[in-house]
Amino acid sequence: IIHVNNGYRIQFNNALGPYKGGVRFHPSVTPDILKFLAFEQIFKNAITGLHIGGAKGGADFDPKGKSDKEIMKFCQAFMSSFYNSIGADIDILGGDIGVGAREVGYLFGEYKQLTNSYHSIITSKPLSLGGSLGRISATGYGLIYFTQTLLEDIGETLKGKICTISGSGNVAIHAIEKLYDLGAIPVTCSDSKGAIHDSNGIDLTLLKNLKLERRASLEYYVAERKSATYVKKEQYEGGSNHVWNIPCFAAFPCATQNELGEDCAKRLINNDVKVVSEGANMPTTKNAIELFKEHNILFGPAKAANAGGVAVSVLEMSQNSSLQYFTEEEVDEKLQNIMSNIYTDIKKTCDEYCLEMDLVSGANILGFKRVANAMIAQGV
Ligand code: NDP
Ligand code: 2IT
Repeated sequence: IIHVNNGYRIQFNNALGPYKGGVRFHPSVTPDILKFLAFEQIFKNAITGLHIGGAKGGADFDPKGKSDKEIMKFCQAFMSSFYNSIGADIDILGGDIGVGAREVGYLFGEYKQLTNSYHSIITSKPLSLGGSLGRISATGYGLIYFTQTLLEDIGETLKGKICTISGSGNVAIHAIEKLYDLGAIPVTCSDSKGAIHDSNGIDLTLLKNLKLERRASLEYYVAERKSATYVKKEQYEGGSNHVWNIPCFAAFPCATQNELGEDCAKRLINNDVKVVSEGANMPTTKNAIELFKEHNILFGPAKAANAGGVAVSVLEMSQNSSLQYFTEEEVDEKLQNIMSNIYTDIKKTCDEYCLEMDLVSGANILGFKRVANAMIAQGV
């Protein structure tokens, strides 16, 4: 049987450095989605203060239910179409939805096979292929570091607070892990089929076992955890993810774009949410962001809040090119510094433009200026 999928790579801007951005494998992938993700990536990467341009790639291939061999074959087909357009100083791929260490390993292996080189053309590699310690957890941890820095600035903390999270993939799992480290209580997660509310706090060992090892649906979570309830997607009230019905201090959308609309925002506001911080890329719709702004809810935009992932990807690139390795503690310390600097730089921009706590505008202005200045400096 021959199976055909469409794959893309959008190289959007390389004023600050080589194109850099993840690869997504999901049936919903279209060129339009990848274009907005690549556009966002330009400014996110600029906000990190590191020298990388912006790109995104992906395919409408659905990895669900496929064997390891089928996944490998698809990764090889994808790389054989793109290897000529990428390079360690040209365009460096990375992970995203449906692309984790397994897929990255196969993509890397095919590049090596085709070019006879061990160039670092992709990040989030398995450790055995030159991956960085702390990369898998970087996006989720970075999201929580950013949010904690933001809260400290207004004399608040996550400690002891109820938090809701959507998603149950790489970003969501590590956000939950870091919330526990800081003494917060994460009580929800979700996947494409439904949502879990566990008032005792999400059982992280069970979640990791289900999602990372068994690659199973969250419906099995309730069978092993009596304190939890499961709501199927078909039963979501008004089509809005059930996790946003749960009263919380902090909400972290960590699944996908446009997952938190106006209706969800109203529920969160009615339940007195204090802060919403985006782990996913553009999960909050424009109208929902407006509502949060109107009600003075603190809001951490994705291009700042989830930039820890791509930042540690750059640490992976630098370790590869120097043939040196950072310890997990070193990576974590650098990640904390990067997230704290991101917040400080955005806040400075907000002050400069009299934007108070409008971090959305602050982040956009900061990223835009860095890219524009680099473009102007290179001549037109
Ligand atoms: P994963 O593939 O590991 O997990 C994705 C999670 O979101 C899964 O729980 C999945 O459910 C759920 N999901 C995906 N699509 C949908 C959908 N259409 N409707 C409902 N649920 C959905 O991806 P990541 O955790 O890596 O990525 C999550 C988000 O974070 C994405 O927006 C990504 O762009 C962003 N991001 C990721 C970074 C990274 O380093 N990985 C860095 C910065 C941002 P199911 O298990 O059923 O498939
Ligand atoms: O959206 C993102 O920043 C990512 N998926 C990570 C990209 C990367 O190159 O590590």
